[in-house]
Amino acid sequence: MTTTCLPRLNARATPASSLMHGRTLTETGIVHLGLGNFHRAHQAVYTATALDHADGPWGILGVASRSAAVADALRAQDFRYSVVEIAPGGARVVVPAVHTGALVAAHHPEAVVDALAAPATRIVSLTVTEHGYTFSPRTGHLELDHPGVRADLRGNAPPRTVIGQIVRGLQRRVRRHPTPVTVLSCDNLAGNGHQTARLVREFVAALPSGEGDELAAWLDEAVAFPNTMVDRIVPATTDAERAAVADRLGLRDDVPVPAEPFTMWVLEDRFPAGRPAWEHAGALFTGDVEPYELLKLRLLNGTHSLIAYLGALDGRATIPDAIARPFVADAARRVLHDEYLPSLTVPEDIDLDAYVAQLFERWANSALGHRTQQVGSDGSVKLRQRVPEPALRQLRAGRVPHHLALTVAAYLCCMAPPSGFDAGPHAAAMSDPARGELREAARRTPSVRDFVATVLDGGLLGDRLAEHPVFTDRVAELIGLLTRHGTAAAVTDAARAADAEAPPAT
Ligand code: CS2
Repeated sequence: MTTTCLPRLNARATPASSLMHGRTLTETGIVHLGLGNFHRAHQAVYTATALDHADGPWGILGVASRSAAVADALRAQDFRYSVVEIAPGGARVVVPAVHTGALVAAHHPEAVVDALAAPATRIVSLTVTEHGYTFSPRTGHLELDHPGVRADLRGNAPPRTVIGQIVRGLQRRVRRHPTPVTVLSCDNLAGNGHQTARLVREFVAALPSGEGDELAAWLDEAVAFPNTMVDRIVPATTDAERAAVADRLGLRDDVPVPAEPFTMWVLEDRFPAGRPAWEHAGALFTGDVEPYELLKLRLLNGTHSLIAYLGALDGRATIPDAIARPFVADAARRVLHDEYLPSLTVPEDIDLDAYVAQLFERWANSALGHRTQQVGSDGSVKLRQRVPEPALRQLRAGRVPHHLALTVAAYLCCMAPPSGFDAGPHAAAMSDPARGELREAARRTPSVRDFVATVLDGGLLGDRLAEHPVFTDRVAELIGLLTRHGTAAAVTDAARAADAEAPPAT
């Protein structure tokens, strides 16, 4: 169906049956950095449900980093958009209607700092992807050599990096009216609240002498950085969602968001300036988010990476197509059960068998069309959160984590295919800040073994895995198998080698 002739979704046109709450939002209590699909299908939906139960000053100002496409479309639609929940049996369309404004940081950086400093702002939330935190992949510390970080530290112009924006916003806030605020990371980082707090403090400490002292003291008193675990598979938008909205609502929505029906949010309840009643939307508040984060980061995200890279190398465009290949599903099961699971403590309220069965169902949701390219992108920053700890745990116990090595090998084949090997279109379409560097390393190093050693020594997965030559050897071998004998053969070899080892450490 062509949607251009339909009336546009806006405040007047939204059908009551799809509207998630009936309130008029007059106050903007949340400034959200990262106006991408994930935020609009996750936190925004939780906030809409919370508002349906309890009123509050919880309008959201969404800040896109560079592209004006979503912000402009939202403005033209009175900040309305639809979430198309796609289950294998059909779709449901809802309109959260919680945004009260939209900004593009690259165009109006000063307005972003003002919004962060505004007295009405009680929560600054973030979905800026792993890449957006400007930490060094090797050390995990703020990358002081990053040109954006350097410029933001000099402070002659409005800040461009996320950490710079937060610090400059908080600095203005402390000068004008030092009211408490919560900085809420909703990205897939282990200990995302702790990591954000640390990066903010590192930025403050790197400010010219004296400039950050007042802020540093106030951060301890009045700013909370709760940890959170966020979960919902949210692909990129396609015309299929625009057509679904046209079909269900009879309206044109230029920026609908596809999402799976499943959603989960676990948070620490540290909000010194209050928060929406997200518990009404099913959010779980707990004193210790870490076990949930690790469960999700490793079982879901870690396994997801392996499925994406193997799938792309096998010519599969989507995660459901990839997991439908029995050898990919087998590798996914093995990495999940034998290499990720022993590295974590499953929270008491999680039924592990049901959780894992549900993961496989979620990955197999073919109607959702989640692309291998999307999950495979930014591996250089994502894998660091997923692979090293579980791999080190196995290596220290004298075992080779063959499927984690396979994850790294498949990633490297996608990013920097050895000469003469074609990784295929889905791998070629993956974006990654380290792609250029990895290609250059592959070009310069005479052998695959040297290439792997160079990238691991260079800190691709932090600074400790490189201390285990057996891991480097295995990654290099698996690259050889992937490129010479194909994906299925490499998976078979990993399984055979894993079977030949001692039973997994528990
Ligand atoms: C995925 C995640 O892109 C990725 O790396 O693993 O985006 C995943 O879909 C979400 O974390 C699900 O909550």
